[in-house]
Parts: sequence; C-alpha cells; structure tokens
Amino acid sequence: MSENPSLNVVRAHPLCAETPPAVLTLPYTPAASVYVRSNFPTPALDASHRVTVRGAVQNAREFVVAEFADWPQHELLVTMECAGNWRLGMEPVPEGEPWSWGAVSTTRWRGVRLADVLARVGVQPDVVEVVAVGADSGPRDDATEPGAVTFARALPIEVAMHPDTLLATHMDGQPLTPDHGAPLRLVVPGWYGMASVKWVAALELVTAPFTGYFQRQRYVYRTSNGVEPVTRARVKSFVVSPAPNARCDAEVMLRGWAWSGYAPIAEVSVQVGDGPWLTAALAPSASDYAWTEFTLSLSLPRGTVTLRTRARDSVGNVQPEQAEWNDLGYGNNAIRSFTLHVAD
Ligand SMILES: Nc1nc2c(c(=O)[nH]1)N[C@H]1C(S)=C(S)[C@@H](COP(=O)(O)O)O[C@H]1N2
Ligand SMILES: [Mo]
Repeated sequence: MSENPSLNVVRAHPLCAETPPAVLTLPYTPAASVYVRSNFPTPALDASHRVTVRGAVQNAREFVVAEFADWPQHELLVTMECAGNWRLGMEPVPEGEPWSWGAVSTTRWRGVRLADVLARVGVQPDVVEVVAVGADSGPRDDATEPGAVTFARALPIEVAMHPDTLLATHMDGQPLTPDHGAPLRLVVPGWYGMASVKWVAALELVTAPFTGYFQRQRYVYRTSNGVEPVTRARVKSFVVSPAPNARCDAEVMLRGWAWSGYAPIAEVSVQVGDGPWLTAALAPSASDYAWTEFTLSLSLPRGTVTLRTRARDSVGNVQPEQAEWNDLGYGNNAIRSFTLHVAD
C-alpha cells in the first residue's frame, strides 16, 4: 500500500491513509483516493453477508445484503471527514493517528435508507438510539482493560430515521471496496466519519444510551470540563490552490473548500498578512452535504506571504483562532494559516 500514489498512508495495518493534497484540489475524490480510517483488520465479507436487526423492535430479523439491490435506491454526494483530521495541528499533539489535512473526501454514496430497514422491523416507541455494530474487532488501544472490542457506534433515533441516513452498498457508482466497508456501511451525512460504521453486522435498537468503548472512551471530546460525544463535523475551510508553500505570481486566484455538518456555508473570508478580512465568492454547492467551493482573486505583495481562511455557516458557527485542545485530538477546525512565495 505504501507505494500507492492514490493515498498517503499514515499506517499500513490496519489501513489509515489520507487523500493526497493534489487530489484535494478536485471537487469529487476519485474512489481510489478516498481516505481510509480503519481501527482493526478489514473483515472479508461478501453480498451473502447478513445483517441482524434486533433489540427494541416488533420483529427482529436478518437481511441478506444482496436483497437491498431490489429496494428503492438513494444516492448522495457527501463530504466525509475523520474527527481526527489535522490532529497534527494541535499543540501539543494528542495521542492517536497522526493525521495531517487529508482525512477528508467527497464522494457519492448509494444504498438504501436506514429508515426503510427500520420500518420493516418496526421501531418500538421508547427507542432512543440505533447502535450500528461492525464486523471488525480487536484489542482496545488504551490498555486499561484487556480483551477485544468491536467497533460500534450509536446514532440518536431521529438521525437514524432521517431520509438522508443511508446503508450504503456503493461508492462512486461501484460496489464498496473492502477498505470502505463492503458490502454494507452506514453513511451519516454531516457527521464526522466515526458515525458511518463500516461492515455493518448488526443494528441494535436500544431504549437507553449506548455506553460502548467507541461511544464513551473514543470519539469523545475529553477535556478538563468533562466528556462530550463527537457528533457533527465542525465548520472548516482550507485553500487547495495555489498549494500551501507554493511559488506563485502576485495576481492569484485563491480556491478552496469549506464545509460544516451543521448548516450550509454562509461566508468564507481570507486574510493576507494582518490585513483586513476579505470576503470570498461562494460557488453553488453540489449537494447539501458536500463542501462548498470558494474563490478570491488577490494581488499579493512580493516575498513570503502568510494567508488565513475562516468559514462561517448559516447558523453562526465560525472557525476559531485556536483549536479547542482535547485529550484525543478531535475536531481541530482552527483557522489554518499557510504561506505562499510570491515571485518578483
Ligand atoms: N466498523 C468500522 N467502521 C468504521 C471505522 C472502523 O474502524 N470500523 N472507522 C470509522 C472512522 S473513525 C471513519 S473516519 C470512517 C472512515 O471511513 P472510510 O475509511 O471509508 O473513509 O469510518 C468509520 N467507520
Ligand atoms: Mo475517523
């Protein structure tokens, strides 16, 4: 995998790999370059794989993944980001995978609605969450307790029932690859990636909040103020062209992406040096859940110039100056500064 130019490998086993910077310039990430984040070895499953739906339901039952091909299909273009993306930008760098900027991709996911599956089994009225259980497991990485854990994450019932929450069988028009969760994965648009459970083996409807390892010990914001679950993707922006650290002419067209899991992007501003914040132009976004392109033409001073971009969404979330530091290094959406070398 390490020679694969389509991905920048952060760790080979289990595979954790970033979308390379050159590929992040594209509006849609080609399938081979969609970032990968796996906690455990990839399970080998095929379309004969069965998914059990159980817990607080009228009729517990199994579905063979192949049968979903006959159900109504839904396809969505989604920007998915790992909650640990840009962990390396935190000071000091917290424990965890050393992600730079590329644990984010934008691709088309197709499959059935989770709500359609839940309708078939009948949701009992007191259900609060749907726990998606993966087919992957392994040792816990905090070493406080021995024994294996299975990847499992809970979704509030109203998010599980949302018409855009998918059980996906396809990515970019092709059946899912093993690394991306074949044959069936959740896709929860707007949420950081951990919610989009791969290799779904069971869906468990529960009447009390789930307290599994990946719900309470991992994918939580752990600070001196307590523990909060990681949920939606925080508002973020970054420039893809010219590439950070590139040489460029004084007259440049700056281009980048902005997204928020809470609401559409309302504004992106750009600062050159310590000058005023300038408002970038926003392109119409290709989907409610895909990143928004911003552009700004600038006349830069010669020499090495520092620039910053700051996005705001339509419910008022703004990128902060400083990342909110947390033990596990999630949700780093601080304003990012970068330099350009402007030719004479
Ligand atoms: N079963 C399972 N699902 C999982 C994971 C995992 O390790 N096991 N990783 C999660 C995390 S942290 C992210 S960011 C996304 C990444 O999805 P991708 O590898 O298809 O990009 O998958 C999520 N779903
Ligand atoms: Mo992640």
